[in-house]
Amino acid sequence: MGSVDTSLQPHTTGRAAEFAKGHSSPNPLILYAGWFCPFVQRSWITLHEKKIPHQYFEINPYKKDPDFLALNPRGLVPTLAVPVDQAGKDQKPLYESVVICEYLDEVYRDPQKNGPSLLPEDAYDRAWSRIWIDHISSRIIPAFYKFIQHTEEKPYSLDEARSELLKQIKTFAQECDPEGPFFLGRQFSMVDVMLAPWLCRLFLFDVYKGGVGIPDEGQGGEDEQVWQRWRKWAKATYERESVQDTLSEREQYIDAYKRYAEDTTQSQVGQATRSGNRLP
Ligand SMILES: N[C@@H](CCC(=O)N[C@@H](CS)C(=O)NCC(=O)O)C(=O)O
Repeated sequence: MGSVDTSLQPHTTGRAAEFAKGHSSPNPLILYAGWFCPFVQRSWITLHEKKIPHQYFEINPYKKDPDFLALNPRGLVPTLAVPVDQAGKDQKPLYESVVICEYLDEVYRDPQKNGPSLLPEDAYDRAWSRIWIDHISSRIIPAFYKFIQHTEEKPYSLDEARSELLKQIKTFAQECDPEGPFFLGRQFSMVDVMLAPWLCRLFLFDVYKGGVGIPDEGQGGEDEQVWQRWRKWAKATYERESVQDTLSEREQYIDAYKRYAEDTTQSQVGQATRSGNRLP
């Protein structure tokens, strides 16, 4: 099937291109990725945060190459090829961004080489983090796509879609550690990793949908304190080196997300949003 999504620009640009180039040599740990994909960016940020040696391998997941489908029958990026043994000659696949990130965090855990774990030591705190990772995946992200894919034909209004996203973001901000700047406090964690890629794509609502509607400083009315906390989180997370190093140039996202804004994308995420089904 000839889908518009196969016409995506084939390469990453900007700082992400530099980071990808630095990880282009063969390595037994391979990230099969698409530069545009926020789920990929989650894994990419984790590899960066933990300084994990790997090979970045750009593919277009919409082309469904048989070799790619053999690794991941769901046909989605990110897909990680994991070495079977020390020799690293053979690999086995992993997919699903949350699973990949947790796997990387668990396996690469030498504090000297990999820095602190992205999930807390304490079992309760770890479980609490997972609740907010779930909030991001099951509430914020679906609201993001419902809003960006809004067209005049939808049974819901643009304002309703905007309010839903704002409500879910506000709920997240209310649960952030009061001081921050990150969700759990001073330490950047898996919760921040999980939402960062969509934070970086919020500017697309200014381009295509008349803005996200997050109030400017001092304009948040009775919710000003919550929005202030969001702005603090957003600034610190957006400026994080691992986040910046995995971003391409803005123009490239504007081009790639036009299909979402016009609701013509044939991606699995786009189709699920259109039909009201759970995201892949
Ligand atoms: N639940 C998956 C979602 C991954 C996903 O949807 N990736 C998109 C790119 S952003 C993809 O590979 N799409 C291919 C397709 O829709 O056919 C994850 O968290 O890794």
